[in-house]
Amino acid sequence: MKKIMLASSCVLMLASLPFAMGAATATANLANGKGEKVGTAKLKETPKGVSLTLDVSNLPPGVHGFHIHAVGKCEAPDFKSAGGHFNPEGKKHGLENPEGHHAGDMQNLTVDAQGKAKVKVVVQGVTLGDGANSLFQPQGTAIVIHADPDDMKTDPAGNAGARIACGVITK
Ligand SMILES: [Cu+2]
Ligand SMILES: [Zn+2]
Repeated sequence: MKKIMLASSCVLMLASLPFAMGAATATANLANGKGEKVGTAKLKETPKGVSLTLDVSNLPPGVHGFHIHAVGKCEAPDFKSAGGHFNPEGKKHGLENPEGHHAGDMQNLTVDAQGKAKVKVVVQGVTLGDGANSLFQPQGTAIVIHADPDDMKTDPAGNAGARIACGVITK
C-alpha cells in the first residue's frame, strides 16, 4: 500500500512540473533578405492559444501579410525554404475563407512610416506543447512577413507577394 501511494505521488509531481516551471515560451529572430536583423518575436503558451509579440524595424512602411510557415528554415534572400503556411488540419488559406483557415494565418501587419511595427496577437489553434498543432514540429516552424497585404481569402497564400523577412521559431 505504501509503495502504491509513493508511486502515485510521483506521477502527480511529474504532472504538475510544467506548471511549476511556468508556461512554455519561444523566440524568433527575424532577418530580411540581406541577412540583416529586423526584429524579434516572443511567443508564450496561454489558455486561449499562443500569444505572439512582434517588435520589428527597418521594414517598408505599409500593410504586410504575416504568417507562421510550416518549415523552420529561413534561407535568404527569398525564404522559400520556410515552405507553405502552417496547416496541420489541411484547411484552405484565409481568416475570411469559409474553408479556412490555416493554423498559421494571422491578421496583416501594419508597419508605420518609420518602418516599425509592434503588435501582440493570440494565435488560436496552435500550441507550444505536443501534437500536430505544435509550433515545435520536427521540421520546425517560422514566422514570415510578406511584401504585400494578405487578402485573407485567396488560397494558398492570400496573394501576399514576396517574403521579405523570416525568423525560425525556437525554444
Ligand atoms: Cu507567409
Ligand atoms: Zn494561410
